[in-house]
Amino acid sequence: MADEYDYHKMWGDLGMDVEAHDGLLGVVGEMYQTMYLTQENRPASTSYLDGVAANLHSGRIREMVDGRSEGSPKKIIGSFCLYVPEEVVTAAGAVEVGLCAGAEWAPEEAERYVPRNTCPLIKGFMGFKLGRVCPYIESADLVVGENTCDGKKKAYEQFSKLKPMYIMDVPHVRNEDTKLQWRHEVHALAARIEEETGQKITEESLRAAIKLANDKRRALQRLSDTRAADPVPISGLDSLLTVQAAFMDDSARLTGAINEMADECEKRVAEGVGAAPKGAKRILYTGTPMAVPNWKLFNIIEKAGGVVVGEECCTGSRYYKDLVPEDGATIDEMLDDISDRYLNIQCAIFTPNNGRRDDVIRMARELHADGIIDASLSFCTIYEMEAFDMEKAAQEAGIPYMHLSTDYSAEGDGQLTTRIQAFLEMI
Ligand code: BJ8
Repeated sequence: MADEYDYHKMWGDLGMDVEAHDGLLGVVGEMYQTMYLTQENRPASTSYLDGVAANLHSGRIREMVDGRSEGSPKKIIGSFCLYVPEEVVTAAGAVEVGLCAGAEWAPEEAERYVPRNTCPLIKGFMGFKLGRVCPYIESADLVVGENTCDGKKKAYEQFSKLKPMYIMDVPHVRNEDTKLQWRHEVHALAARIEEETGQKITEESLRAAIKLANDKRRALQRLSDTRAADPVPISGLDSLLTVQAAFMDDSARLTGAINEMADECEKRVAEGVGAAPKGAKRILYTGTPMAVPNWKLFNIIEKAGGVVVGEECCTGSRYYKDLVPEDGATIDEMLDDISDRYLNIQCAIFTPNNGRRDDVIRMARELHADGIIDASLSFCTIYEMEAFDMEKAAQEAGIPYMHLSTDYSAEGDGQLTTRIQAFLEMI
């Protein structure tokens, strides 16, 4: 425990199952120890990430909950998806946090609400809620869901019985009509968050919120650029955690830390210092998002001697590659700019979604990837479907490609490791 503060009391006050939560923290702490703290040649500045991981369920929650009782942030808004614009939430005086969905918890209880053959991410958030072990879910005043995949859309009907929810309707095609429809959704979200916080969005607060989110994205872009080097200055595991942290940590503080990581990585590149040896097999990841603590695939790749140099996914480049214009003159103009930026996120719920394939091939080239690993969480039909054309695009580009389907359990890890080792040897 970082200080004398009584976190058990805080978790109890939030209505959590404190004993079960202790068990969860023990398991995640061990995973962090085995996967992260055994890495060699990490940039010193990644110690910030160790602090984020250590404080994820304790110090960070305390900071937000204490802040709320003092009126800043006014409310805690939970989300499960990249389509929920953080700028809007911030501008209305609230804080947006990603909710726990990256591990299996209380599956039997979850199966009282969703079918057994449901994507692990969905089953995960149902289990975390029913088991009362996620302080983000328990401290959230409102959860903003989105009609994206069928699984989430229907699971939210169940989740809303357990927690106050507001649902955004995300279009599934991109055209002039849906552009207007999505703008309407983003304006409606702004009104709903204003109602929740009792604070009006102003030109000034929205402009500042856009800049805050863009600064974080610019810092992540800088860090990502350094990963084109050989040897690569930072591991995929640390890069993944940096983006995962962006969904939970204080934005301004994290941006400062990412810029320090980028400074150090740029220096490492100039000096030829790597987190992996020069010539290590370079992998571009694409596929479903990896919520904390879903680190297993990157851990397997990197422990097998490969190195992940980029992530085309929602816990990767999709989070930071596009900025919101900073020259909007009015609230409406800025909200429209935000809408348009978010509508461009290349999620497989869209049809067609060719931009994702273009991004994967572009990133593989820019980051000098030796191979692409495209992974879907089991039962995620839309990403599984896109894998067919993704493979074709990789073949046409002459880049070795492998598709995997995985879940959160460790059961198939042996087989996964064998397949990944074989792929790394082959490329
Ligand atoms: S914008 S990827 S975060 S929807 S893995 S729950 S799609 S069945 S998470 Fe996603 Fe938003 Fe898209 Fe990104 Fe469904 Fe697939 Fe499960 Fe998924």
